[in-house]
Parts: sequence; C-alpha cells; structure tokens
Amino acid sequence: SKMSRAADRLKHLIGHLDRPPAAIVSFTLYSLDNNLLAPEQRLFYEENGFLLIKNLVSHEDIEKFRQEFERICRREVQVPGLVVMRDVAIAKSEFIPDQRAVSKLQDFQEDPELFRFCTLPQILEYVQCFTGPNIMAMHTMLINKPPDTGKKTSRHPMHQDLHYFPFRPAHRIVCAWTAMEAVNRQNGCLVVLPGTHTGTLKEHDYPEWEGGVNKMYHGVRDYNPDHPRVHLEMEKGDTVFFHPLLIHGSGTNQTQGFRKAISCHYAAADCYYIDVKGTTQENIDQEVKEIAQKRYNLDGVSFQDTWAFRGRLVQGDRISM
Ligand SMILES: O=C(O)CCC(=O)C(=O)O
Repeated sequence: SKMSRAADRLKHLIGHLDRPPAAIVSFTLYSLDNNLLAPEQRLFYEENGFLLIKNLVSHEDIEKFRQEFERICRREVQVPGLVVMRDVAIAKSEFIPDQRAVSKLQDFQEDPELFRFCTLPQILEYVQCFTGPNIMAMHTMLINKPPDTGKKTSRHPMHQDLHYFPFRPAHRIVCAWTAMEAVNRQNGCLVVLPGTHTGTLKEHDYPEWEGGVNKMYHGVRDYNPDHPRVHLEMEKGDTVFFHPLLIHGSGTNQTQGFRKAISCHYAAADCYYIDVKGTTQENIDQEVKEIAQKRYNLDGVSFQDTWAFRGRLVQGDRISM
C-alpha cells in the first residue's frame, strides 16, 4: 500500500542518518512535532492530506450520538442555532418527524450530547498534531446520507472545505470525521484525492446536476478527473482526519439505510480571519450573509462574524478566533 511504501522509504532514510527521526520531520508543514503520531503517520499526512485512525470512538458513544440525533428528528429537543437540512429530492409536503426528513444537522455546538463528540480526549489528542494546543471547534455536522431516490441528490460534490472558511492558515485547520456505522462504496463513503492538500483553493460553485443539488453543496469547478481516488471504507468508530484543501466528496447511497457520520472542523485558536473580497470565496460569503439575514433577521453580520459566533474553545486559550 501507499502507507507502507512511505513507511519503508522513511525507514530507509532513517537507516542512513545518525540523527533521530524527529529531525527528519522537523521541516514538515502540515503537522506538528509531538509524541503522538508515529513518523510514518506524519509522513502519510504530509504526503496525502489525510490520516485514518481505526476504532477511535467507542460504540457506546456513537449509540448516544445516534439517540440524540433521533430525539432531535422527533423534535423532542430544541437546540439553539441548530440547522436541520433535508435532501432536495424530498418534497416539503412529505414531512415526517423522523430521520427520513433529515439529511444533515449543522451547528450542534449548543447540544451538550452531540458536542461531546468535539471534546473527546482521544480525538483532541490527534487534532493537536495539526492545530497545536489551543483548539477551537469551528464547524459541526451530523450527516445522515439518505437512500438515494434515483435522482443522485445524495451525492456530495467534490470540494475543498476551506472554501467555506474565512480563516487561515489552512494547515492549522483539520476535520475529524467519524463513521457512525460501516461506510463503504454502496452507502456512499468519503472519496478523497490524495495529495491535493498541497494545492491552492479552487473556484467552487453549484454543480450542474440534472436531479438537483442540496443547499450549500458547492463543488470544485475544475479538478483533474484522472487524479487517483481513494474510497475511504471505514468501520463504525473509525475516524479520518483531513486537511481543508484536500479535495473530497461522497457518492450516492445505494442502500436502504441512512449512512451516518459525525464531524467537527477544528482550527488553532490563534488562526486569524481574512477578508475574502476579491477572492474565489466571494460567492459563499454572499450566500452565507443572505441566509443569516433571512433566517435570523441579522443585518450587517459579516461572514467572519458567523464563524466567530459559532466557534467554541475546546482546549487551551481562545487567542484570536
Ligand atoms: O459525509 C459526507 O458524505 C461528506 C460530507 C462533506 O464532505 C461535507 O459536508 O463537507
């Protein structure tokens, strides 16, 4: 595999040097020096922009997140700021108060049970390899990919998450995405283009799909269709950490079950906000401001404000975020 080739190369390198392995990776850009990641894991992330850790979240915790999700779907709990999304293929008239009507929850930072995911010590231990010790949870999602209706709307177009973020630097941001059940090609696992994290932020917009596209599901405008793809098949509790420039998406769910995953984007608490005027992010800036105005009747709120407002410190000190 690519992982073991990288490890072999590293072992070979180490064998020809009289310095400790830490010195070899001290020039790395995408990860930080600490004692958690093995040299081959760091090298893998540096080269590929993602790192899969097996069996990181307990089945017991996942069951609690699932139960909380179901309570939210049944409207037994009201969560301030929570955004409940439905698939475009489901007509408004078909409202049913259970998970069949919900394709995604966003911004669950005010739900103590779901937010516990973002504070799990074993997740933060990995997160700090990328962010350093001061950590903000910036963006939270529980994705409930529905069985596809045949219109292929359950797909998630290929994209870079940095498109949504008006903060930098990119390499101090990381996503943790945990499978809440076995995810595979049949139910629409994540698909990544390894190594694309070393590129720049590309232009994103709504893809021209015949069956319709979900709200805010922008896709990357041009990427190399011949770039090698990796389908991240994962077991329940497995967690992938990935860089916000890594091009990724997910396929249709061809099963009758709902494919669930829970995720959090973390940023170093000493990241800084940027002005996206004149950049490829102007379209998302505009769309987010319009939604904020409509939904919360908030005039004059900036794209950056919407992030500063949702972000929560999960470790260390809140510095500039
Ligand atoms: O869980 C998935 O299917 C993909 C989610 C994703 O990439 C996103 O929401 O940004």
